[in-house]
Amino acid sequence: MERTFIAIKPDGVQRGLVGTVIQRFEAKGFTLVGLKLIQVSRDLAEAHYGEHREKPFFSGLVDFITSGPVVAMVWEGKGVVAAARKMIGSTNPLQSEPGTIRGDFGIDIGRNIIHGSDAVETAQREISLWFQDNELANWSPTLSSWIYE
Ligand code: DAT
Ligand code: MG
Repeated sequence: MERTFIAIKPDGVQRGLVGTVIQRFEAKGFTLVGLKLIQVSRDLAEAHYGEHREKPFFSGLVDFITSGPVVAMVWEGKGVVAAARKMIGSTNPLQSEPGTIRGDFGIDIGRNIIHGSDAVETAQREISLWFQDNELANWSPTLSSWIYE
């Protein structure tokens, strides 16, 4: 089954949106297989955002993601990578549709609450960067047959 990496950024944690975000993924029917709250190191932040290393906003982005606790999660389900990106909305919250997490709760691009992997291969890379194998649970919710046909 497909998995994606989701992180609630320091602004989302500070604003008390952890429960709301988890609720949306649970209500959709996805399965939580990994969860931890961590203070992100500069090394981890720079590795995670490595694709943006040359961008002008890179150091500010690393400063921001290391500025407070982050809730790191792995969610599992059919098509979860693309579905999570839709649930999250566009990078710029002002351009995100209402009903998306960024569209409902954010304004500025540098305070956009949540990260979600952008492709299946990216998800695999990010999951192994943030989680050890023994931090992920292999389980199947008893409700599965009411979510999948
Ligand atoms: P996303 O988080 O939607 O995958 P991204 O990978 O392009 O977006 O960028 C990673 C993060 O970097 C993004 O969530 C917020 C920040 N960012 C992106 N573009 C930016 C910009 N033009 N100015 C400031 N911050 C930016
Ligand atoms: Mg991205």
